[in-house]
Amino acid sequence: MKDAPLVLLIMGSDSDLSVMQEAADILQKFAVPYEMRISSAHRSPVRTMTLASEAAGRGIKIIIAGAGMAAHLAGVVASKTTLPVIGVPMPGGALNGVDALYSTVQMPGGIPVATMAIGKAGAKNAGLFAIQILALSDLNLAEAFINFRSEMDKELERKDAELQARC
Ligand code: RP5
Repeated sequence: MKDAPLVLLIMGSDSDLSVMQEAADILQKFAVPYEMRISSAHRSPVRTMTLASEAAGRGIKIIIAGAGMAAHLAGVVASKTTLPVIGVPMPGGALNGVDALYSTVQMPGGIPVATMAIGKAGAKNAGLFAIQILALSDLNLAEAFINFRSEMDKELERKDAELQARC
């Protein structure tokens, strides 16, 4: 049987999947169970609100919401739950994600959305930010996160050594 999801990943369209997969990959790397759903604030508002309002009751701890263009997904989700919501603005459209960034980050006082960078870097960081939140109450996860940081450091050291050897 699959473990109950701790993180809910919602995206506005299947066209967001390749970007949101970055967040999923991080959760998988840390063995955190997650659920991925496609639901839009504009095209399927009732289903989106139901997903958001029922999440806490299903044991979800954090919601990551990614959407593009006039991206209201993260904000709408945040309005229907008391769980922390992390927003990821999608690239694309005429403004290549700047529209989604502003729509996601400029929340009115009272309903926060922790907004990440546009695109894949933002989705990856959303996954990592979720791990950091969960690690506050999970020592194994906290240790895994420290190891992840130290691996990143070592990788750059290796790359630098290679560069020095070539110059
Ligand atoms: C948003 O509109 C979605 O999140 C997506 O980024 C964008 C375009 O959606 P599609 O027309 O590709 O379905 O709601």
